[in-house]
Amino acid sequence: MTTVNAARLHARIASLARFGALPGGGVTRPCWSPPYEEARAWLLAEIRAAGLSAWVDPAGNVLGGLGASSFSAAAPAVLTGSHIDTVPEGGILDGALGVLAGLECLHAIREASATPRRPLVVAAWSDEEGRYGSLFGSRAFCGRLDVAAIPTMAAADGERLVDAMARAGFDAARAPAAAAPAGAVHAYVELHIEQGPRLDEAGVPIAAVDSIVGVRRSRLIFRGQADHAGTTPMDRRRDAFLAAADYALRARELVVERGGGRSVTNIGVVYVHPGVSNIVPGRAELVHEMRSPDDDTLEHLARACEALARDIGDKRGIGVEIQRTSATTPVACSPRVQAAVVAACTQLGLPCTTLYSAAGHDAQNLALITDAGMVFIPSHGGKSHRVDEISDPEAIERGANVLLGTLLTLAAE
Ligand code: HGY
Ligand code: MN
Ligand code: MN
Repeated sequence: MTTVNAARLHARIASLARFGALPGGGVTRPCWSPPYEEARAWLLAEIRAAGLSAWVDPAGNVLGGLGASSFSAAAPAVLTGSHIDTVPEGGILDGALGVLAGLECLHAIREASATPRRPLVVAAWSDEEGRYGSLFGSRAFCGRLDVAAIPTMAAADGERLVDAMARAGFDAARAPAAAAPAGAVHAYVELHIEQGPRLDEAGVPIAAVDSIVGVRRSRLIFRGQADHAGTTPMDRRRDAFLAAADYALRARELVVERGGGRSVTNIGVVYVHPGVSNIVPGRAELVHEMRSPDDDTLEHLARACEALARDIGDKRGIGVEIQRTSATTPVACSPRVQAAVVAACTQLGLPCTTLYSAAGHDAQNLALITDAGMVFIPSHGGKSHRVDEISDPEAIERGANVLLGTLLTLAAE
């Protein structure tokens, strides 16, 4: 039975971690940034050295093919992959594991001179973390980009996608050309760390993912009146930050109480203007994110939070502007792919459970065009999106071998 070369996989994970490495550990490697482009060049060289075809599509997705050098409905490919961009001060496995384990699987299959019935392709999807717009590369591949929005897509700090892609040598207007031909993908399976505590605390080595949450993001702008922080009487202040803070606390309560028990929410971006200590904030901006496995719940929560914001504005005499900025829908994973994952676990003698993913993933775009699924391995202590994100080396090897078995099953169909 073909197995992965674990030493080679661990070596590649360590090599990729160098690009954007932080002094105290962890990595910051946003898409289209110089460290990201260095990592792209390194990945393309690794794909070629593994004896695979390597190419980059107009959305910046990196692809490596065994038996394919492009996508065609004449020979639907079995696709795997994930992403090599990271959050700021993130871990070295989020995304990287799925790309490098996928590369290792195709490398091991080629070395074993196995000739699967279907071509196999590994992808590194661009901007999964959504610095400029969530799941950008896989959204483009699946033909779901909002083309009209591309010129105005920007990071929270204002940098435009068009400028970031141009700096890396890409024309953002051409990204929609990355859309795969209909019927060109037979199935998709992605290996990822769970990024939460459930597998680790249950002591279960592998999960087949059965669904992936939807993620909604809105930008809220609270407009009060800048004033002198010392001389303005307290009862005459129109403090935009206090309105935003009031909203943040009450929106969290609302989502926890009315979200059906599996909804979560976060406010990770806050801007206060003019942002100096001796001026009452005239303007405050929040990016509010919420997630749920159920789309109706998400819509209900979004509307309730919008009503809350307006109510706070009315009571505090603060202007409120609400912009819905991004939305991904919850998806069910393919029972066929889940069955292939479970069969691979059985063959390896590994216990396997089923989980819903509380994180968003590229697989939820691929689920719109093909049968898609995911394999999770435990995150030690449930840690992720932090520099001490880690999984045991044995867990990484187990996950890669389950991915290999799953790919071989799907490629033999
Ligand atoms: O945010 C997420 O859920 C994923 O890690 N990008
Ligand atoms: Mn992530
Ligand atoms: Mn990820």
